[in-house]
Amino acid sequence: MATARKPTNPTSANGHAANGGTTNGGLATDDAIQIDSHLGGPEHRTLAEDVLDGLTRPFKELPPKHFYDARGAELFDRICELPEYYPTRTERGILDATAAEIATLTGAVELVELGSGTAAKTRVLLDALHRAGTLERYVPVDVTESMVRDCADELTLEYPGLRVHGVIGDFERHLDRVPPADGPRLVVFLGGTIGNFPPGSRRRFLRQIADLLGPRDHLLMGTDLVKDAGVLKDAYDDQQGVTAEFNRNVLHVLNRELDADFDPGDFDHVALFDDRHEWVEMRLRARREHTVTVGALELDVHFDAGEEMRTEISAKFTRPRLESDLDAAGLQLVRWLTDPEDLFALTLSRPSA
Ligand code: SAH
Ligand code: AVI
Repeated sequence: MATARKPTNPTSANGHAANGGTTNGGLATDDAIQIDSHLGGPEHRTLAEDVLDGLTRPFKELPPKHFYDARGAELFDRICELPEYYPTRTERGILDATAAEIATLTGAVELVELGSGTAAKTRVLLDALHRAGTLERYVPVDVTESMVRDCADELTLEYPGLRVHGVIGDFERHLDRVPPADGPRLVVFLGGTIGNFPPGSRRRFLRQIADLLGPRDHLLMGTDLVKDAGVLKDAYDDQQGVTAEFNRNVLHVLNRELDADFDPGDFDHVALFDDRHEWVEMRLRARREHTVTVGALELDVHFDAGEEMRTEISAKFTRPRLESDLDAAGLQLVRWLTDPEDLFALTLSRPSA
């Protein structure tokens, strides 16, 4: 693990990271920010293992966490602004309407966020906790280093007195590195990212999240809901082709990180709703028969013309299914918060008594 007591990114968006002396409601930013990195060295983000495992299967597959290099994160931000991609704005609307109630119910002094990204919607919660006078610390956890660092810089300036303890890591492997809580904790997992887990690992992961919670703590989780297949397909296959670029971005990551020679232009973006599993699948379909070499793994991967490789599942939920997943993780529902059209839900839960 590498620990930095102050931000080390001298080119952060607001430029204050390297000045070492900015104050933050009485705290110098040096004291306000701590960043731990668990990636790199032997604890790298498992790309090589995932690629070896996924590309040698009869039905090829890559896990979605590898979309998010700097370009992937930027493309995801653009997806969030697309007219077809309703989850982001809908979840934000629910947060706007309910954040004050969540702040009162949880009395949280710290907010731990899994897959924090740019923390755009998180600010609604931080505002509410700040207004309630309880907010002391924010703990963003994300695989994308620049996101964690930039967000620590920005939030310590925006919220006087706030401490940020960033964790650069893989939430599937590094949840035990989340620092202990100093008071009531709210863990948030927004955006529907829980839907990117297949059902078995989803339940396992929810149990690991539940282990972060003491008796006074809460989990706030965003989940996309089952709805019309056409609306779902459009959300993952937008007119401008941004989602297609996001999907193909994983091939750029493999080329750069593992010395592979994918031509992203050889693959079409595919998005479909699998109504048996109630999830959206993104795939990349080979336009022609060809062989790709992954240099770092000394691996040749053959694609038939039309062969599809799965790059993401995005599960869509119903209330009974969510309640049963939460229950299996030892959590009980406190509030079911949704929008007027029942497109998206936020669930506030706490450890079962
Ligand atoms: N929470 C934000 C971002 C969602 S995008 C929102 O609601 O808009 C998913 C985020 O999870 C990205 O920032 C990505 O880098 C991060 N992520 C994906 N897989 C991860 C993993 N295994 N460990 C840690 N972060 C991960
Ligand atoms: C991050 N995750 C919840 C998004 C989703 O909707 O499954 C990722 C995404 N994939 C395509 N568009 C957005």
